[in-house]
Amino acid sequence: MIKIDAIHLREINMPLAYPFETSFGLTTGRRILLVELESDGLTAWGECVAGEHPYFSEETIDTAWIITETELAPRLLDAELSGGGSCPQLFRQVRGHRMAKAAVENAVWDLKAQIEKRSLAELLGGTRSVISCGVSIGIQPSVEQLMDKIAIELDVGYQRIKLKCKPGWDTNIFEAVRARWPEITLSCDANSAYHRRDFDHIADWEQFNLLMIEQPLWYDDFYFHATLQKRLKTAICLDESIRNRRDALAAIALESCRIINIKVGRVGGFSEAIAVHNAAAERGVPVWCGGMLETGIGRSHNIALSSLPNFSLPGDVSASRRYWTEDIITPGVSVSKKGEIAVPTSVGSGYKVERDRIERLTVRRQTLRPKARVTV
Ligand code: OSB
Ligand code: MG
Repeated sequence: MIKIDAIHLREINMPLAYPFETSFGLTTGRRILLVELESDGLTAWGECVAGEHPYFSEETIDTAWIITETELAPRLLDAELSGGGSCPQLFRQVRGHRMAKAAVENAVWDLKAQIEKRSLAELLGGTRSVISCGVSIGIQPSVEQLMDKIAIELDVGYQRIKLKCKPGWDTNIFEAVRARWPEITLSCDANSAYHRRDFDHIADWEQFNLLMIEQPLWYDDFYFHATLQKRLKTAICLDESIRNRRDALAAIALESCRIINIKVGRVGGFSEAIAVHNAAAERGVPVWCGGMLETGIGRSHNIALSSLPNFSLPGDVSASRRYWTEDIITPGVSVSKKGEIAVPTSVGSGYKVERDRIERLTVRRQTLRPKARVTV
């Protein structure tokens, strides 16, 4: 049984190497909550993917901090755990706050892998030795700059290009990209930027042979996505709408999508991510691993998750250098000429966490320990 001796919360501030723009806003730097667990001389890490603002989901780094401090940490410090799989039950009383829960649960899985001297990928049930990588390219200041970015990423070897889109930055860019690269695997992600009046407009994209259209409509919707999917040959992929296994079952049954993006933070941790993966696999629905501009800690967890068998489409898990001038793990995550990342086989996440670097980036910290036991 695992007992946690201390939980260290810290906020690090990291400027992005390149600003990232989506239909919901521009990100130039990240405020990131890291969770570090101490247990019996071992140290394990988790990364909270919540943003600075509640624009992608309801959570923010500040809500995640307060929920971890006041609700999750006390439960964890009181518990004897068999592994990361114990966390959903332990945190059940707390509704929502999935990104906060995931940061803690994933750190427990990381710890368990170290205790068992296995790789995290193997512990999660991974079967792949390499994962296929794509890139998510943000909205750019001009079409020319977008074309330059795509050319660079294709040259690196990435297997799929995903374009962030919104009204006014959609048909025009798909036309330009297809004129220059008729054959590449291309998809788009609207982050909920469209409405019912846009269905004809979206149907016009069938001509661009997109692999998928990600979350075109409301972040919490299944019904209208199903209505739209009925009109399209192109697959809809849901991201924001899928919060858990039941959502995946509903989306598949309603035919709201034909592909699912799994983000471990969005669904509340590795346990639920595996459950969504399995539910989709049993119903013949392919999945891929999304990204949330993670540091190397979250990135290494995404790599381990992506090694599960039904992650059959290239994910948004790409090289560290696309995000950071210096990552907080070594070596940084790198991608081969074939657009693949090798899944580490060494113990734990397979990367070294650079504590000194993290220390320099830390702007806020707090340590939580079990309530002092009285000895008489
Ligand atoms: O919708 O997939 C998304 C980044 C932040 C918030 C939401 C999304 C994204 C990305 C970037 O698309 C994926 C990445 O490169 O990490
Ligand atoms: Mg998305």
